[in-house]
Amino acid sequence: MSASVPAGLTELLKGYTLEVLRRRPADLLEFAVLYFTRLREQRSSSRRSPVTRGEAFDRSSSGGEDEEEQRREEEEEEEEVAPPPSKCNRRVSVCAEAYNPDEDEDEGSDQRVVHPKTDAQRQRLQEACRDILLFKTLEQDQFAEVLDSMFEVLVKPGECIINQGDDGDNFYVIERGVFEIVIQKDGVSRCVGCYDHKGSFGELALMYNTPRAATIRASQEGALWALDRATFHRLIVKNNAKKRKMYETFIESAPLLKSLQLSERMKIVDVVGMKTFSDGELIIRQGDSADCFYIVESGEVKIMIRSKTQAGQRSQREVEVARCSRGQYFGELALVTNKPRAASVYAAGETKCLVIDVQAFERLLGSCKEILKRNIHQYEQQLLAVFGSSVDLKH
Ligand code: 1OR
Ligand code: 1OR
Repeated sequence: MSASVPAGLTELLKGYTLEVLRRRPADLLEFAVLYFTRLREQRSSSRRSPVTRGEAFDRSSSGGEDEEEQRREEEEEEEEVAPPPSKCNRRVSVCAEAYNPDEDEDEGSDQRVVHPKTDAQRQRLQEACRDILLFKTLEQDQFAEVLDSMFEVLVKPGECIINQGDDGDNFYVIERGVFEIVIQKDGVSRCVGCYDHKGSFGELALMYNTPRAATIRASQEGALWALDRATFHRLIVKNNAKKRKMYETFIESAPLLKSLQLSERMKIVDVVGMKTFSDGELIIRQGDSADCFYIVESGEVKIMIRSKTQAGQRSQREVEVARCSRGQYFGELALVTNKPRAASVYAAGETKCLVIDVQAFERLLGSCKEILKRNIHQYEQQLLAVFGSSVDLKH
């Protein structure tokens, strides 16, 4: 039997094969569905009559500049206001291509999404996003764009916002509520941590095109702000490429992180935030609960301890016990021991620190914990030397 090859088949398969070689997807079939669906969409959109949005307006009525200006404004408004979103806008499929921010043209449409908000909503949103580390290295206008595109999601007790194994749709910032982090492994579900009225989650699946790594369940009624996948890619993932270039050398030279593999170090760069403190500013308060870890990028910090009196009360006087400068870390003790902060930390001169939140610390620095624990013994020895036996780090 002889069969002729249909026209276009070779080109079609060649295109797909080249994309596979370029992106190296883990699942060829899933990637094929995505590839050919996109190809079909491109073909049908190029077949549509090339009438632009602008031409839909009646130009014949007047050629006046004011009207032209108004038309442009109307167009902009039309483009910017997005339809009401849903956190259930699950993506149909995702191919597990290797992470490469320079290659994400599929997500790279410059389409700005704006979800209108009341003044009160905007204020609540700004407050919730103030300490979100992933936003800390954005330029001001990028941050404003992020805020414009976020939309509110109200949740009920017991509701799962994210299910482990799903494709990633949104990144979430917590306004209020307690959220459990549940991980299922070998058929057993375990709660490995929780978010308590602050923080953010859902960045991993969007950054690395991987399935959701954990289930996030609301323990009570709460409110979240969501950022859609496309905007997250356009603003945050692209910014990560810049962050990698900026911090790569620094992270490589930080002694604590030397034992990590390059890919692990890069993952740290992806989630770190940068905070600048002015001379004398309080960075950590002794006795507070801990939610992050710091590495000094430039400048210096002073570690101060308020000792306990013989009667067991905390004295008012703070004593300087150590300083940390470039490449050194602090704020790990409370995270490793699950205790309140053992000392206060102040900036000595203007100081810049990389900041890692507690969940990322657990996830990424787990393998460094042994080194950290070893170093804690030094604190205990110093403690005895400085304060004798009248003080402890345990509170
Ligand atoms: P995601 O897009 O994978 C689930 O969706 C989210 O849970 C994830 O992004 C993180 O934002 C968040 N391991 C993995 N994901 C975690 C973890 C975590 N904690 C929060 N998320 N671990 C727990 C650390 C306290 C490591 C457990 C071994
Ligand atoms: P943290 O999370 O308890 C305060 O927040 C941080 O100060 C602490 O982690 C350490 O990273 C850092 N004793 C206690 N904390 C110290 C000390 C310290 N030095 C740095 N930190 N001592 C000084 C040892 C050289 C012992 C005090 C007598």
